[in-house]
Amino acid sequence: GLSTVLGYPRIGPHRELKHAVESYWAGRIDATTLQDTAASLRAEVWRTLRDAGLDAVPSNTFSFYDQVLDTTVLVDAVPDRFRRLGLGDLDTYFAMARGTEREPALELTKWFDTNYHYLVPEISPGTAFTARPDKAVREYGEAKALGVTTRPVLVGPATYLLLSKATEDAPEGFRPFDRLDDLIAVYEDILGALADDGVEWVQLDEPAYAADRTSDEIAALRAAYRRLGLLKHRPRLFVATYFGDLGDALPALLGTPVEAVGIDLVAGPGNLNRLAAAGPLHGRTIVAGLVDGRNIWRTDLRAAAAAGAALTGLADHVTVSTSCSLLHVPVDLAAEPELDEDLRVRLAFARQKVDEVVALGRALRDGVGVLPPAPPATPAAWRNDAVRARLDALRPEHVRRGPYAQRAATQQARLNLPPLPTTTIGSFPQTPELRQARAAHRAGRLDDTGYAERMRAEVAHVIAVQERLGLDVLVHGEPERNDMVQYFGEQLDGFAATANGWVQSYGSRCVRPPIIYGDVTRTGPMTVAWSTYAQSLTNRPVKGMLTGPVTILAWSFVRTDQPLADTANQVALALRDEARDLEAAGIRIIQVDEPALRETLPLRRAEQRAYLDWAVGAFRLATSGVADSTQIHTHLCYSEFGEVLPAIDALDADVTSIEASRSKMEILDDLRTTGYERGVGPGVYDIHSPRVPEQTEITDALRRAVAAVPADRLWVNPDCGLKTRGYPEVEQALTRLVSGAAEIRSTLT
Ligand code: THG
Ligand code: ZN
Repeated sequence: GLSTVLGYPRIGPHRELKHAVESYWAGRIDATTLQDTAASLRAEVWRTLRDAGLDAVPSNTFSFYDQVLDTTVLVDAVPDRFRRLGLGDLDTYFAMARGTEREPALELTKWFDTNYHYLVPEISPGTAFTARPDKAVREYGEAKALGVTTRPVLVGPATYLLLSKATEDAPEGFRPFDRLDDLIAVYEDILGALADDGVEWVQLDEPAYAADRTSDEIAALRAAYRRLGLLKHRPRLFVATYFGDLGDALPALLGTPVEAVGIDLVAGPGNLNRLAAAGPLHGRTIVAGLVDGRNIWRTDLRAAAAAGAALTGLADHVTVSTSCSLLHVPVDLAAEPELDEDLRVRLAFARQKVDEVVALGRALRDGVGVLPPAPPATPAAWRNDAVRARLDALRPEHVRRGPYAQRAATQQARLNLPPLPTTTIGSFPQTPELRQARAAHRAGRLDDTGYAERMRAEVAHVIAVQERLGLDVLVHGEPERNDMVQYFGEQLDGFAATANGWVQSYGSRCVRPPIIYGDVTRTGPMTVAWSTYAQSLTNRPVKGMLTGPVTILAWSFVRTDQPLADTANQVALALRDEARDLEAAGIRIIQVDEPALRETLPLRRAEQRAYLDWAVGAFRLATSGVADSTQIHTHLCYSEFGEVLPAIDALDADVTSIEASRSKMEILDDLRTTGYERGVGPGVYDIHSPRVPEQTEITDALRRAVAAVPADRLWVNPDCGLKTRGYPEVEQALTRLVSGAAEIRSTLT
């Protein structure tokens, strides 16, 4: 066909999938009702894509939780610890995703450099792969029955293994990728089964090759697709790559008998030259990812058509597509009647992007005359010369604080903290009552005064709880925040919020990323009233809580008309002003969280340095406007930080709290090796599980920490914020954290 998309959101226009799945988990609906909802959501997607005029429609892009977990089922790599539970297929699936009383879930981690998370397969030398193509076959049949011929989409075998981890009992040095030959044999069976069913095309996703790969890994990719290509009985193969430049993996793929290769021309414009260098591509289809699957701006259709035309000269067949699955953007702009018209005419959500792909496909055939007109010029009001002038006037001395030793001394004189001070990361449980109050306020059923009263009561409660538990440095608990990025997006100029722009983050959990469309400025204090109210209730220091510029960018849709660094610095200036206001209002400690610092690290090593330079620069811009006597904290989580330790040091925060409980404090030795010599708060227990840690687990962690870090630089805190937990478990865990810290403190000389 001339036009297709690599995938489409599965959550439904109003998060129907989230609601159905969570109802099933809560026992409110049965499996049949859940399956019926899922089937109607799939049917709606197929009809939408066909009626929009796409020539080729994907299937098997639906998932109850995650496409990598679906692949684990597809190849029957379900770990024994879940088989042993003796549950049915659907409940075994959810057990792997969410864990049970007895079994922790599979590990959840970021899908490349996106805010989507997948479930990490556990592979051992003994994992017995078997073909279980039922889901893909069933969904193909479902679409067929509706009169839509589809192309089943599977995670490719090489990417699947590159995203896997070895089981704990695997021998030293074993890599899941060593099992590629065995897995290919199973993909041969899967392709055979699909061919038996009449499937004409299959899409195999291999995004792992947009990252740095060894020559062995590239050779293995070539060998894998040679082998699959040589199968006698199989559908035609479309290998989709995305998220960047393929480098040497592109000629490797072109050297195999696969019928179609997909390239991302948005995140990897260099793919075009590499394709040209490969010479004429007779008989092959190139699937050109010209419409950005990860951002929400309308495509410059004329520029995209020109790139498409260049490709037409290189390959016999060109199909227009999205750069990656549309999973990463909201479903439909039509659900946003409140958006400003100047902004709306520049936006395309998943449904609108399908129209763009169709239009580009037609333009390649019939000429650009058929393309709709481009949006009008950017409104002048979106520009703010004052913030630009302020950034231009910045000099290195503006983003440098005094020497750490001097800062530490003045801070300690002011804070007078005991050794091993105890604290929490920032959020306290978001109870159902709090969520209801926020919903009532949004719907106009609770007025501003009533809402503020309700939130202040919550802050007072959170302060009282912390004083009773005996924590040293308190937080206000963030009851007023829906999401640590959305909250700031709603208050800053240059940001727009959507009403219904949900994007899947993991499983049933969704986020509503704000849109940064113009120059960013702060119109007034954003957090000061909450923090100062909390501080007025206690003599202990209360931390001010901000989200850092890198994380605000990572979890928003960003403008593409200027470098990310410039946008990050504008956000940083707003945060710098907020930090100074907090300081002026008497707040002595300010925490600026950067959980996404690692997530947006470029996939290619060659680009990482430039990213870390601007990311660190923006953080320092945000945090260096305060006096040396104000203590700056940061918090990092959700990732392995090994690759960015020098950047963490370069942030120059006075205290860094970091996820560490699951890695048994190993991060502390790594940090020390890097030369980090400021305060550190390794998470001493895992908040991502409802399990309350024993006090001995906390003291064991602290003993390891004291061995790795001088006690006067060590802080005691949980792994992450507490907002997804309940009060009873939080109070119990924090009681043990406080007494565990006291126990270790008493052993210090
Ligand atoms: N905010 C944003 N992105 C994130 C996180 C975040 N990405 C990484 C990590 N944290 C993902 N974790 C979560 C955890 C919970 C929820 C979403 C992502 C969640 N969402 C609510 C839901 O789906 O019901 C909706 C929340 C809302 O009302 O806004 O619970 O913290 N941006
Ligand atoms: Zn965290």
